[in-house]
Amino acid sequence: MLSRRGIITLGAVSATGAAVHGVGVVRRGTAAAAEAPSKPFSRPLLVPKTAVPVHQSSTTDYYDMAIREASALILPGFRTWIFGYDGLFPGPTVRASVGRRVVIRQRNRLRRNVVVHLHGGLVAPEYDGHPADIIPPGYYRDYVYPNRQPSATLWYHDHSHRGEAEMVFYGLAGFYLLEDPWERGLNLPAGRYDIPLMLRDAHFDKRGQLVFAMDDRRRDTLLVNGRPQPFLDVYARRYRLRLLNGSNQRNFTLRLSDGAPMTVIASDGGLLPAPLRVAGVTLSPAERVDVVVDFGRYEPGTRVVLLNTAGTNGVTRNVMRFHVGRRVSDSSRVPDRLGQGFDLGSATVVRDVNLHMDPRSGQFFIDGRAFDMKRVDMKIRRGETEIWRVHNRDRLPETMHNLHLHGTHFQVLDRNGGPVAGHETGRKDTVAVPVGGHVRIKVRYDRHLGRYLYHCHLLDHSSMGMMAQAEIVG
Ligand SMILES: [Cu+2]
Repeated sequence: MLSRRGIITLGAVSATGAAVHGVGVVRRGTAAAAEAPSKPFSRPLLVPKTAVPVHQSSTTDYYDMAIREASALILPGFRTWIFGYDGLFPGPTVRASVGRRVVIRQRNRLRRNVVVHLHGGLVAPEYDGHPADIIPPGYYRDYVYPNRQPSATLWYHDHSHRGEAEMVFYGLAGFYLLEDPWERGLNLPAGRYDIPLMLRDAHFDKRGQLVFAMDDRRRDTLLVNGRPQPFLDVYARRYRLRLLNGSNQRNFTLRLSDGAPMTVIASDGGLLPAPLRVAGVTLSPAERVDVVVDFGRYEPGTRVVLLNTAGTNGVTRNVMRFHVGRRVSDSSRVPDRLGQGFDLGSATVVRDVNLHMDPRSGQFFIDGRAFDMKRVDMKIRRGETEIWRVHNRDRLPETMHNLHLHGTHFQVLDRNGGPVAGHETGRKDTVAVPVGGHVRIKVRYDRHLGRYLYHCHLLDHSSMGMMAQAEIVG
């Protein structure tokens, strides 16, 4: 078991933090059981609004966002206080193009420091959202994203020092879809048939307010794009679904309720070389896959549930439901060849990275040390390929970890000596490290010199110290 003491201590801190959110406005149903907030599949999915540039030059799209408190309509009958980019839960979707620069001015209108990280983005260290690079209340910071990397489903989220778990939990996360004009030629489902789905869990109190506590077993309300267990009306045709696990700790194992295959076309860092038909896919926190689902195989009127088979009850097993409507013409396809292969070549250095937590103190460590932003934990030569053996030294079932690298993409070689899931063979930035097990990854930093974080993306763990930094040297 995780240390009860650790949990309770953090819970107490959070209760204080949560007080910042004030008292939610309860419009009706004060006696409603917050744990079963609404009838499943009773409300439509919302697609996050697309951010609109405030200015466009020949090379660059400029955005201006305010990070602020707001209320969101998440549970029926309640207004829930959240932290949101532009006050939205999730934040607005940034649509970027490969080769075209994006600059986002992030204005901090909260009463605490924030930091913004573009997850999966290959950006210079000064724009990467290092926890030392804060935006104090009342200030802004311009983040420059060059978008010189393959098209991919990325996301941006808070990375404030020891605060990312709480800040992301309260809503500081949004999609950043990097698109490539070249990709349009593949004729994958696009436009209104290309839908980002941010999956996460949450815990609400009886007044419909988000309550942050580290004990994930209480986070048993599943949200998709900020709504509990929504439904989506689809036509009987192909759709591209961009699946992101935005939870702090929960794994999702996703499959369709009738067992029909899904076609995986992309992982964290972009398109796979070839599509993969799978019955299901497991995502640890922060991982993404893009899948194509052919609803054209169903009779109009069919209802198909996106199931989380890792869930233990009806509340955590039912993610959302698709309501299949009429047949429409569909010229999209999934070609046999998609993106570039990804191979980092032969390695010159082998390292071990050890993840573990101390059940007595509730502290989390990498290689025996909790995060210290003044300390460089490893030096890596730019352009050199390394193999990292990443070990999860914990053995209790609650202590799953994963590893996320800033500043590069990596190749996953094996897990516990055996093969990994098909989608994990593409460009990755986050990989699951099973309890008591290990993964081997091939790593190369090709871009900038400077410091990049690596950490467990179970954000409760990274916030409690399971984070370190590498310095890339010439
Ligand atoms: Cu962890």
